[in-house]
Amino acid sequence: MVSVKQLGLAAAILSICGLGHAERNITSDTYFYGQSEPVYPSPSGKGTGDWAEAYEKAAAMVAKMTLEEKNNLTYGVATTENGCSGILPSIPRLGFTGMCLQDAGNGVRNTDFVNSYPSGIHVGASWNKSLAHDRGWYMGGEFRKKGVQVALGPVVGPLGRTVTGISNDPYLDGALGAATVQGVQGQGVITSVKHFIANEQELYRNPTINSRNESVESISSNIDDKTMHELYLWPFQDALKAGSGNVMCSYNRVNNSHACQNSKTLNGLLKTELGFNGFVVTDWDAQHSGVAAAQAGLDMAMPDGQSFWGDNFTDAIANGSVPESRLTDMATRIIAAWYKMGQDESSYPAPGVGMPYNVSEPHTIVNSLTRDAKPTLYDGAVEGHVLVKNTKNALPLKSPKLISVFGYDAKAPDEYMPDGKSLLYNPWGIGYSPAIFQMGDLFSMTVINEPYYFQVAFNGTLSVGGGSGANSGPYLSAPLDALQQRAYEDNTVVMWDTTNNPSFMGLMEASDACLVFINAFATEGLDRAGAYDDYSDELVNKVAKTCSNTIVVIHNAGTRLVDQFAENPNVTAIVFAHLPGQDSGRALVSLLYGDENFSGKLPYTVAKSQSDYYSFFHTGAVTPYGLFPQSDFTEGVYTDYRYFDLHDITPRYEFGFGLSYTTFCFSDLHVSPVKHGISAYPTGAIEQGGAVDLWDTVATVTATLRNTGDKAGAEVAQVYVGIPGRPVKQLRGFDKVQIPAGGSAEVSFPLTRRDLSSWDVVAQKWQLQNGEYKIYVGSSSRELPLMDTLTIVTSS
Ligand SMILES: *[C@@H]1O[C@H](CO)[C@@H](O)[C@H](O)[C@H]1NC(C)=O
Ligand SMILES: *[C@@H]1O[C@H](CO)[C@@H](O)[C@H](O)[C@H]1NC(C)=O
Ligand SMILES: *[C@@H]1O[C@H](CO)[C@@H](O)[C@H](O)[C@H]1NC(C)=O
Ligand SMILES: *[C@@H]1O[C@H](CO)[C@@H](O)[C@H](O)[C@H]1NC(C)=O
Ligand SMILES: *[C@@H]1O[C@H](CO)[C@@H](O)[C@H](O)[C@H]1NC(C)=O
Ligand SMILES: *[C@@H]1O[C@H](CO)[C@@H](O)[C@H](O)[C@H]1NC(C)=O
Ligand SMILES: *[C@@H]1O[C@H](CO)[C@@H](O)[C@H](O)[C@H]1NC(C)=O
Ligand SMILES: *[C@@H]1O[C@H](CO)[C@@H](O)[C@H](O)[C@H]1NC(C)=O
Ligand SMILES: *[C@@H]1O[C@H](CO)[C@@H](O)[C@H](O)[C@H]1NC(C)=O
Ligand SMILES: CC(=O)N[C@H]1CO[C@H](CO)[C@@H](O)[C@@H]1O
Ligand SMILES: CC(=O)N[C@H]1CO[C@H](CO)[C@@H](O)[C@@H]1O
Repeated sequence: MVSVKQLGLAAAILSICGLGHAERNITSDTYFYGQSEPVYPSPSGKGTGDWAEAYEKAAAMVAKMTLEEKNNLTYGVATTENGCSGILPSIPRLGFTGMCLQDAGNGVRNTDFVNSYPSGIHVGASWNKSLAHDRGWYMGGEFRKKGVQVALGPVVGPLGRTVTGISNDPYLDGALGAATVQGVQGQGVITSVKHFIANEQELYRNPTINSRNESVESISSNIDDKTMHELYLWPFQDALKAGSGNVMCSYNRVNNSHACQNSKTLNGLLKTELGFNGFVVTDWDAQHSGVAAAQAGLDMAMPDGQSFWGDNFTDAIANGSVPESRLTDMATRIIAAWYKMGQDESSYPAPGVGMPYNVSEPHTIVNSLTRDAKPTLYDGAVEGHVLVKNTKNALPLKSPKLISVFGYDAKAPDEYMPDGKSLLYNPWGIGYSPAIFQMGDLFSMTVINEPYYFQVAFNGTLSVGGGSGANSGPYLSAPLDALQQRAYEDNTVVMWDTTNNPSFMGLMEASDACLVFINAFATEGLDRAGAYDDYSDELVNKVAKTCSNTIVVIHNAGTRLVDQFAENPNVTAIVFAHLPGQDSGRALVSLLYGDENFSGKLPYTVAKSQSDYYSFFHTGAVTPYGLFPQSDFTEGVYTDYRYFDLHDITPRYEFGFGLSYTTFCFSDLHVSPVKHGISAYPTGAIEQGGAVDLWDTVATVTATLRNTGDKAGAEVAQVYVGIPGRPVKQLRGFDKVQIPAGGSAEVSFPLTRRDLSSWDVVAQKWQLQNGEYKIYVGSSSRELPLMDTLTIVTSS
């Protein structure tokens, strides 16, 4: 099993996390160098900044509510009417229409006639903020038309939940997560930024019963304050700054206190330091107490509140255990978010109206109503593909006469609806039998014995992840289908063998190119068993033995090692194709044939060997942590490229890397401190997102980027900063620009106070550091041709 943290989103892996985890049998929850500190009382929402009007309206409505009405706003109710994951009932007397909360991060789940967008990791690989925004906007439009008030995404946690997460770099997560929030909320749909916080592994995410019939607690992510701020909280801060109206607290514990009743994370970090105006909802069934959760800052329990709140909560208020002001605050935060997004307008569709549970009832058809989304679906699919190897002019393909196609991942899944009933009963998305998900519950031991089930989606091409990362589009453009279409246009002969044990190898020597499709699957509820699998690697090498132009395409839900074939001279090209959504094959074929240029960059590091990622395999018991599983985040901020830099490990393909059909050259770096940029902090003003002056520009970086090749293409200019005393370099800016052949463009990056600060645990604030900062600009985390320094002298 694999440690989550180095692979992070990257591999999300089979966790057993906790790095350096020696086996311990922990029988008490007092383990750990720090327990979560108490932060009470729960701060009431203040309606700062552009939330003021929504708060005024909310206060007026809540003032008219009875105790029971306020109470009813704090938890969901079951429904058999529609496919909503969670339903908050209406209060018709006051004009509150209720809410439908629905998965997921890549399109509306659990219903039909919707589009299947590229997943979070694919957006991460695009490094394109406008694309992230536009994808959010079109997805948001679909959520709205289907009657969804709260879209349960995006995932911005830097390491966890591979399937829907963006990157394991917090800066990239924050930038693309914020753009997504703005896009979705631009349609009036509230985003639920998740999972707050440190939900970085799936194993033991929830309490379980072990083989001795003992209760095993959920995993505790034990994180020091500095790491919390600089890595895990960072992307949430961006998403809040972008205005997210909701945050979802997570399944795991943080410093041994459940994330949905952790007063330090909810009352402290979220509602005080980051000035959150909206409401906190539980991940499904993540509530573990009544009075304690309310006082720790939880506002809404889903999918129901009957175990802990419900009727008993009004008793708790009546007998003084929880002040009524807390309930009023919970209701105000919820109603304010509803007003803020304009969900009180009569044009906003009623909860769940477009997705009746019974497929025979009238449906709202969204995919064809959002024709405008087509370019974004397609561009989104194109831009998340990353070309990492291209030798012997393998790509682009030039009107080949004969191509051979191999691999289980090339064709459309055999079944679209695994159980043959209805789309509504296919919650795991295209082609993934519920059985695969259920296997996740067997966890570790089975993973070791039968790794392929957990690493590979055998039944067809991988275009989405499983669990809450799944949804079902109107169609699926599979690579083989798109290649056939292209063959029709080009008069090419296509041969294929997508069986798991190809026997047809004969014509390969005559083939102009052999394309091998493999994948690396991931789903909610289970960590990956490893960062590669021998089965797929053998398939590649088998083809490459005979075919001197073998092109490997990997649909990967996280990082994927390629060292068993990367140096094989017959493997001429390698593409990380991630999770492109419904336009998968069409986008890939445009790229392979050069109608489009590759412009994606890896949002994670690809190592040469699994052992290069911190501590990796963990053999042993099913419950190596006894009854109180612990994961100590002792590696601090040194994950992914920070770790490789610290230990001077050469990766196979570094974070930020990706090839194009053209070439680029960087020049003319200028680093200019902004006058008075470092004075006058802090002013004390806190709005949603935290201290407002953290966003002051302290310095500006500019550079020139030239397209030196003979094809148009896009490059991602990346800025890395070495803050004195912190990691060698950290991503602090990026911009993707399209440049015609021979053309050039100037790129400019404002560096904010936050970008250049580190978290001071004593002062409990972000501080600029005295000394010399290194500023690097280039095309990846290891290809940084431009470097300059910036000297900062703070007065304090
Ligand atoms: C862990 O410790 C408990 C209590 O001492 C004991 O009952 C249990 O067998 C131990 N489990 C393992 C896996 O060693
Ligand atoms: C967790 O404990 C560490 C060590 O005491 C502390 O630095 C950190 O602030 C705590 N975090 C939370 C959320 O309690
Ligand atoms: C609160 O909700 C319950 C069940 O969801 C419902 O029966 C009751 O009428 C509601 N109370 C009020 C005051 O709306
Ligand atoms: C980024 O995405 C936008 C929106 O889809 C698109 O118009 C633009 O061309 C993309 N930028 C680059 C450089 O590819
Ligand atoms: C497991 O424990 C519960 C109570 O903790 C008990 O009701 C149940 O019978 C036990 N099951 C087995 C198989 O021992
Ligand atoms: C309330 O508390 C009682 C006893 O403490 C418990 O049986 C019941 O399940 C609780 N929940 C609700 C919604 O009443
Ligand atoms: C108040 O009510 C809550 C919910 O029923 C209960 O858990 C708590 O023990 C009660 N406290 C007192 C002091 O009665
Ligand atoms: C589904 O809806 C159809 C049409 O309204 C109706 O005939 C059928 O009985 C419904 N099925 C169920 C299971 O409710
Ligand atoms: C590469 O392919 C050729 C056939 O075209 C074959 O003869 C050769 O052995 C292959 N090389 C490797 C390293 O497999
Ligand atoms: C239809 C089909 O090919 N189903 C296969 C899906 O994959 C599982 C294993 O992952 C096989 O057991 C099924 O036969
Ligand atoms: C998006 C983009 O820049 N596409 C260009 C890639 O290069 C080909 C030529 O190979 C151009 O035709 C495309 O416009």
